[in-house]
Amino acid sequence: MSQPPMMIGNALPNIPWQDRPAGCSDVVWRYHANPVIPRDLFPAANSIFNSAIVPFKGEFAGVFRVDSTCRHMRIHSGRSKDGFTFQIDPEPIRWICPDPQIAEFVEAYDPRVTCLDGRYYINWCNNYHGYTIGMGYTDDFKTFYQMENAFLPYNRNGVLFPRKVNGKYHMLSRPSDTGHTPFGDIFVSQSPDLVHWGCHRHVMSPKRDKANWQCTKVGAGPVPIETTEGWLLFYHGVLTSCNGFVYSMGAALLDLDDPSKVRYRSRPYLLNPRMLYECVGDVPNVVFPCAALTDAPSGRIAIYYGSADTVTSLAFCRVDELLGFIRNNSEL
Ligand code: BMA
Repeated sequence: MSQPPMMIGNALPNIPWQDRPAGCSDVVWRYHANPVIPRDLFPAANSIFNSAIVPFKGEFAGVFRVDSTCRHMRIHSGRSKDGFTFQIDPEPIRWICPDPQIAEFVEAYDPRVTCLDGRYYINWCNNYHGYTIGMGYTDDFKTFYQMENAFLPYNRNGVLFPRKVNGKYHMLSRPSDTGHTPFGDIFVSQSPDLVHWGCHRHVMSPKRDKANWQCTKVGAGPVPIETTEGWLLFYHGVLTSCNGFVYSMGAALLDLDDPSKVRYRSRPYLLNPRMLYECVGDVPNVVFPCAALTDAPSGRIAIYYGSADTVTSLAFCRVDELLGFIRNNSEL
């Protein structure tokens, strides 16, 4: 008898969690008290969204996108005891950077955090003469070290894999342009040392059909989750409606040994903007996942997603149900 799909990874018995509500048949369901991070957690915050949370020393830590009341886009560190309630440093992260040339970036947003070999690596969208993928690390969420930018401008949604694949570090990204980018494919790149990136391979394109939820662009979301069947990748897909972009969330399963190969990809979206806090805000109609917590033994997954570019929300799913769904509803 074949085994059900399993996550490969650590136990997280204190994962923030809420069971699927009675009467709900959705494969991904929302936390009933969303949003978990309000826009005004501290006075100088205009909005707190598209943020990355990881397990840290029995609790949780993270890097948070905060747009200030001056409308500066910055990333801040923060902590949480339970994954539902957060304390965020009102001051942006100050990076220790050996090279003054790259230390001079002017904007930082949409962080991802990858725990790799016991260190927490941070990728973010970094305005260094145009948007590209910034990179740094921390061991304690107090002192942060900036590394080389991974790519040349223009690029966004850089997401580092949590382990080497075939002896090389791997990162997903989406080459883009100077503006709101009406196109975008996901690529995967390799590195021997987390500094030099090459061997760029195509992973997936938007769908051609004009009315599709993922017809305009796609971009990697949380750090890929290792399962017995492949890398589970949550991603955002964008539709151009007559009223502008609509950001939804889908999932794909990438080959374990060659993440440029897509094994399955969900035809329907898994989460789309429909609650008030997803439809109304600084940018309406956006769900934008940036982090997922996993409890491997139970198969539980908690997804943090930015809502309407204003607040941060939580949604939940179970790995076996999710993989079953994308396998049965797949369109490559
Ligand atoms: C993208 C990024 C995200 C944002 C989304 C919707 O291009 O800027 O930070 O959530 O647009 O506005």
